[in-house]
Amino acid sequence: MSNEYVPPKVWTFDAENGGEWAKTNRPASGATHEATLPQGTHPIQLYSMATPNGQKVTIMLEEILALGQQDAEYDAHLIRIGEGDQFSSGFVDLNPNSKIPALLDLSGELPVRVFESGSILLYLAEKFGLFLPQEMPERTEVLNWLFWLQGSAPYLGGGFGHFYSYAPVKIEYAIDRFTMEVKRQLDLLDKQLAKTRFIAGDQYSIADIAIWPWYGNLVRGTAYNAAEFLDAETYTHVQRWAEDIAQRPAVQRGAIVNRTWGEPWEMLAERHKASDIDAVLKLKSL
Ligand SMILES: N[C@@H](CCC(=O)N[C@@H](CS)C(=O)NCC(=O)O)C(=O)O
Repeated sequence: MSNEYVPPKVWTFDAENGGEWAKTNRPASGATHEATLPQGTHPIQLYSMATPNGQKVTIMLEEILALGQQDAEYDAHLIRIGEGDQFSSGFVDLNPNSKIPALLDLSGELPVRVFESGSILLYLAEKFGLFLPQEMPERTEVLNWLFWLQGSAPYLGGGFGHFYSYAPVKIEYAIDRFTMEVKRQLDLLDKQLAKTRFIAGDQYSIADIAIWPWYGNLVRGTAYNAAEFLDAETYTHVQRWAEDIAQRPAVQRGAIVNRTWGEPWEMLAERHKASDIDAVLKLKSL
């Protein structure tokens, strides 16, 4: 194996490192420019984009709304991460880590900022008393899988997805390393889903809502175009689960919010009311 790159003694920032997401890579945190965030009329303000981490939250909000909880009405504002919107001063005030999704809850006496998608799912589950069992050990099993996802998805996205799909060069070592890990993760999910209908048992929960946008999209061929490469059809229990969840109306609604790519019926840049989603989904049947 050749090794053409000899790391220097001290690494320095090369702004032109190439690749699809090169503009978002910076070695420092904090705001790059002053800009305030827009604010809508609902108690919940979401600043996001329909990547898998973004879809988790819009699916969760649509699931809550589907159960008739009108207090979950939300404005979903688009943060164009490819353009650097996550580095505005307004966004950094909400999430100092400059990553979508970020949520602002204006329903109480004091505004509450919530960042990290796992923290947002937990916050909403507790606020509305939904999709997280109260009793033990069921509650802990849901949290086990929620935290599993938060720790595992970066290997899928930042590791496999990055080197298989986005990197400007195809590096066999990196692709092999992360393919191995992602296949191990899929095998793990498959074995779990052979035993249970949903990931943490027989109840749909925030664990499914967190995991589906990543591994559900992956095996259905809607992430990284890698289903064939990963031989995804062999993970039959993951496939069954992914299809089952894909049929849920709230998942179909949440998945298109803050999405700016795909077919016309899959794209809704901003959501301010339920009928915004209805209008887009209707395009599919035309
Ligand atoms: N651990 C974070 C990860 C969030 C994350 O990685 N967001 C990506 C999009 S999926 C992002 O905002 N990237 C922009 C950037 O890295 O500058 C979470 O779960 O919320």
